[in-house]
Amino acid sequence: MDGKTPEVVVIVDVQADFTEVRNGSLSVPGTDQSYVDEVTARTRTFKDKGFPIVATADHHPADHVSFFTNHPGAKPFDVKRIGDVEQVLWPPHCVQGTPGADLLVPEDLVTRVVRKGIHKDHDSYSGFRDDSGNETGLKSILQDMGATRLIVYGLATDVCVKHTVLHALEEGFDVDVVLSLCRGITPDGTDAAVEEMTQKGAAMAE
Ligand code: VGL
Ligand code: ZN
Repeated sequence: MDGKTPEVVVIVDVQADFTEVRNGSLSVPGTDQSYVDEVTARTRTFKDKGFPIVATADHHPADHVSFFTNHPGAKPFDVKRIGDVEQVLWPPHCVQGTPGADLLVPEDLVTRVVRKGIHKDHDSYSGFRDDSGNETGLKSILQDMGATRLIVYGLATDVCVKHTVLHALEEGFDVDVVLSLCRGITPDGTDAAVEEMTQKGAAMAE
């Protein structure tokens, strides 16, 4: 054995502020305790098979560009053109050093945590790189692990799961999305995301 596995799990942003169970500031529908329990149980099963578990985490500074509170006069969910980016202005969430940024998957299950959205001027829906192209390190971590197929699930289907999956496909990984462990912010956005991920080559699994 060389310690490398072709299959690696990528859990996207299962963090307090995205969940109802923790009264998150940007809670995604359907993220109650049973959701978190199911994610934990399935993750344990994947770990027991020997798959490394990588968790991405939104990790924003308090003055982050994506927070409506940092744009005078803006309301939550407004869209503002900033440079080349149509930035959605979200409620402040996953601020570094606050409980809202907590990962809800037990630490002992997680092999590596990849933090993203750490630069105040750039958002990063993708676990791979932010809007200005800064790499998070996820790609090299996966390559070092010997990954060829990623098993992806988490929050939110229509935002960070989608962007992470599309970049993973672009980078040449095979991708299985475990839909039963994903929740989306809007039903329409979620349907469109599933369609786009499928069309670009991801496999949808339960
Ligand atoms: C996310 C909105 C803003 C996500 C992150 O993890 O899906 N959504 N930041
Ligand atoms: Zn964010």
